[in-house]
Amino acid sequence: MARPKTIITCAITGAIHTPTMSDALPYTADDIASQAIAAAEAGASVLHLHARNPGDGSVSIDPDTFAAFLPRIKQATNAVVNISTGGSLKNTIEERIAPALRFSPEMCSMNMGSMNFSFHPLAKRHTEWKFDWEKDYVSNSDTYIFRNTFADIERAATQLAPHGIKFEHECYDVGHLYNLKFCMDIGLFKAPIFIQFIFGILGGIGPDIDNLIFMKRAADRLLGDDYRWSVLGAGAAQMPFATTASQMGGNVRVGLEDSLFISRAKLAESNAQQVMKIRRIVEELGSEIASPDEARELLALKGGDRVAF
Ligand code: KMH
Ligand code: ZN
Repeated sequence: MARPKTIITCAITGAIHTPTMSDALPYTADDIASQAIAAAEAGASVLHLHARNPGDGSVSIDPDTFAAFLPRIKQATNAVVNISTGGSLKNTIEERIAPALRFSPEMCSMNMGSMNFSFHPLAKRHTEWKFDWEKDYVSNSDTYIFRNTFADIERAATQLAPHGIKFEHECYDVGHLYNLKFCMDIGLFKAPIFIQFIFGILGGIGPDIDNLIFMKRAADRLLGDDYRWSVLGAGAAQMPFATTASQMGGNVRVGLEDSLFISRAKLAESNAQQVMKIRRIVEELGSEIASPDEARELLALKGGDRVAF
């Protein structure tokens, strides 16, 4: 059987890394837009987007900060826009879904369980901070709980349902797959669903390839074959996990949100550089990458003409 084409998602900027950690991390609307457009030109068919305050690079869930770059990305690319509902670790679920409610994108993230979600070890490796909030935000992440209760998931799913948005179900551990199955059984999500298997977040399942096989088998057992899947390895696991996933018939996610590096101890120059690297690997290993319209078909998306930006 022919291998399905590989969808490359690029996550442009996120809530873990701070401006001090890499000059390449975009946080102004101009830089987010231009890096997103370049990532799409390099082969990313899905753009997973967070917003940041342009003044100090801190995470923003204010829909107006998304408004500063979404139309530009739409005008310049055919890529699928996927808006994060992750927020920063301090936002309520209502705040977190506000951008997706306003802009009605083709996709948005849906985090499938509450967990520790910590990046405090990064604070030990950095001594120079550009903005006041950065050091405390990173070092205090060992006190945070990333809250995604069943009630939160249900509230988000119910409010977003009229928009026909396909969720990127972010699963950081095997229990999250069982949460997802439960939510499907009570009718919150309809097949085909799209799962992002996540490895290497402190608080979630570790970045061992055995765990990828284990998560995939659990998903097969719980969900049959009516789901699409992708893999995100955090930090140093990014390229090895994406490569393995593509060889297993899965899709891949790269981007500076999840790793600032292009190779061991070498910072990436841009999101597009990571997309070009995984694209080269996928193609050299004999697979093809999906165009945005092919991704739309594979994921049963509503279409780029049905968004509100
Ligand atoms: N950076 C990922 C590990 C979201 O946007 O909803 C988490 C994430 C969450 O992408
Ligand atoms: Zn994200």
